[in-house]
Order: sequence, then structure tokens, then C-alpha cells
Amino acid sequence: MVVTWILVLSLGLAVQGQKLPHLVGSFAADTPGFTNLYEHRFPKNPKEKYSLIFSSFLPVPFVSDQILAVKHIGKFLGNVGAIKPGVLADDLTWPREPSQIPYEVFEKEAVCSPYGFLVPGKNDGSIEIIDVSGDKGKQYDIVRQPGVSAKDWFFHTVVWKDVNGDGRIDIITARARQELFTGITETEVLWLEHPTGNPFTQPWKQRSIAKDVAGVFIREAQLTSNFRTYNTIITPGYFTQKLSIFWTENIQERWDSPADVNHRTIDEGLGKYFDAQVVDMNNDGKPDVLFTINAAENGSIWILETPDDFKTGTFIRHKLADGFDSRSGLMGGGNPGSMKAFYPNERDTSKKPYIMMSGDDGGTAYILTPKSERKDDWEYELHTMLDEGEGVIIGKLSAADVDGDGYTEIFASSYTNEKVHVYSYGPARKG
Ligand SMILES: [Ca+2]
Ligand SMILES: [Ca+2]
Ligand SMILES: [Ca+2]
Repeated sequence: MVVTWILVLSLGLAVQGQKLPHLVGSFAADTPGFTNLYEHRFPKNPKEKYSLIFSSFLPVPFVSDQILAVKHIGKFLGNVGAIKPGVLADDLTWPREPSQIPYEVFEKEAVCSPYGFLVPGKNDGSIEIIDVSGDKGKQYDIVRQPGVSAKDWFFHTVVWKDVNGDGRIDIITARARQELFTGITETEVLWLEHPTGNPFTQPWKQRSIAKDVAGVFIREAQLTSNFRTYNTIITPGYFTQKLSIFWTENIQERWDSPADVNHRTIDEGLGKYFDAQVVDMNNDGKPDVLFTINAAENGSIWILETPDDFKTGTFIRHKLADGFDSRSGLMGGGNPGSMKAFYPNERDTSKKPYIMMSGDDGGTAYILTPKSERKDDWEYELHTMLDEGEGVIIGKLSAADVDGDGYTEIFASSYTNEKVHVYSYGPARKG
């Protein structure tokens, strides 16, 4: 019996081994939060294709925060422990998700850093654009402008689109604020117009698209209606507690006329919608909506099956996993955070994708793998990739094949323990 047990156990571990990546190593970093990968256009070699960028922030008023970076991180996988991140930008206040600005926007390498959140002294946010084409990033604040309302809005994510069709790519973003004493929140989706002059010195005009729909994460998504593909925006509502889609009926895909822009709520009633991604999860050729619900107790992750017509059809909900709890002890803490579908081997994308997910205030990070390749099977196995225990916050994960061997690396930031863990689905290195 004992022998059989050991056999079963080791077989189980072997299967598990393919589903979970192995830890390559960890490096020290000051309070790392949201991570992202910057993809360079013309890398000299495959190991220089990506740079890891991440936000770093402290809940101390008047102490300024930073965006840190590990340039060409693929070169350093052989000695992860020796990595020392550099400063990309400083003088920020509670930076959220730093992200790559598409090269076409400014014809140079640049990073966008929205910032601010519900932290005393750090709730007055903005969006900073950072020119990283030189050695030291050059920063410009595109929200705080003379004559623009000085309300304490905070910003999380942006989408780049030429809203008014003038050839200059603009920003669509969401913002939110909360009254200190009443707790009343306001949210707004708005666009920031790329100016005609130098975008790093000229003001970006702000105009409202919608109020009380979304205020935190916004993501791009392609969806179809009547055989036409729309470049839509999906907005999980953390404060508004609904998941919505925005689209424009303008045939040139302009978003500047309010008469053209529509939105529809496709799911509600589950709680705080945290992050969302539109991707074909069951390999049937139709996009699905993957999303998380952040909660102090019993957070969850879901997929919505998309109807043929996203404007009028019914989205069918499937629960992948629930029972996620906050263990940080912080007020407002929740689990899970952001999630993303990915392929463990970028050269084999014929199967259903895996999902990576941050446990946020749970102190954990997870991989979810499909139980079968059947198109009507929405069941997933939950694997814990990282568990740092009570009182720990894990930031947003990111993934790409950063060293060019085809196998995906995953980066998980431990905010509280001040480390970034690097995992890989590639063969484990010897010695
Ligand atoms: Ca424009
Ligand atoms: Ca599908
Ligand atoms: Ca790799």
C-alpha cells in the first residue's frame, strides 16, 4: 500500500510539474506592485526583446514613489538573484499599472504611468507619460493642467486610440474618486486628446465619455455584431459593480461624437469586478470574457461566453473557481486581483490557454489549467504557484517568453516581502 501511495503521489507531482512553472529565482526590489513587460521593437537578440517594468509605492504621505525597470530581463535568467532594478521614473504618487505606449504614438519608446488611489495623501492622481528613449526617463504629467479641475481623481489603466481621427493617437481612460467623509464615489470614462504640438510639453484636453459606469481598469477587446468586428473597450466596475462594454458606431472608428458611442452592461450582481480580458478560452473560434471578482471573502474568477451579437445577445456565465479570501488584515483588502490567459509554450497555441492570477491580499498567486480540451467543458484545476502566507500582498503578474526559447516566464511581485519571483515553463537549469 505504501509503495502504491508513493507511486500515485509522484505521478501526481509529475503532472503538476507541467502545469506549474518552476521557480528560476527571486530578486530584491523596493515594494514592487503592478508588473508589466515592455516589448522592444527591434531587439538585437531574443534575450533583449523584453524589459520588466513595475510600480513601487509606500503608504506614506509626501514620500514620492517610483517606476522601476529591469532592462532586457531575458539576459539575466542565469543569475536572477543578482538582478538590480533601475529607476525609470520617480516623483510619482502611488503609481498603478505602468504600461508600454505603442511605438506609433510618439515614434519612440515610452511608458505610461497612471497613479493615485484610496490612500490618505496619495489619492490625488494623474497620468504621466515617460519618454524612455534615452538613459533617464523624461516625464510629463498630462492630466494636471492649469485651468483643469483639481479634484482628487485617481487613474489605473489607459487604452490608446485615435479618438477624433486626426492621425494622432489619443488616450481613453477611466478615473475614480471618493469623498473622504461620506465615502461616496464618482467614476468617469474620458478621453485625453493628443495635442497638435509637442505632446511632452503641450496640454492634453479632457472630455467625458460616460459617468458612473467604470473608474478603474479598462481593456481593449475585439467583438462581433452582425458579422462586423468592433474594437471595443471592456470595463470591469470595481466601485460600480458591473461589467460593461463600450463601442462606437462611427464607421471610421471615431469616438469623439457622443451620439456614436454606446455602452452596455453585460454582467452585474457578483460584487467588485476587478479585471477582465477578452480571449477565446475554449478554442471554438469565438471570444470569451475572462474576469475576476475581488472580495474580502469568497472572491472568484469567471468566464462569460460571448453571443454572436455582443450588442443584443446573452452572455452565459461560468464560474471557474471561488473561495478566495483576503489574509492581509488590511481594510478594503481583497482576493483575487488581476488575471490573464497565457500559453506555457508560445510555439504551441493549439490548446486551450492557461490562466495566471494574483491572489492580491491573499498573499498568493495561482495558475488555472483546463480540465479537458472539450469546447463545452468550463472546469479548471486550481494550482497554487506562490503562497507567502498571512499579511502579505502579491502584485499583478506578467508573462512572456523573455529569453526566446519558446517557453513562457512569469513574474510575480511580492509587495510586502520586497521580492520579484521569476518562474519559467522551460527546462530547469542545471547546477
Ligand atoms: Ca487623435
Ligand atoms: Ca470561445
Ligand atoms: Ca523562455
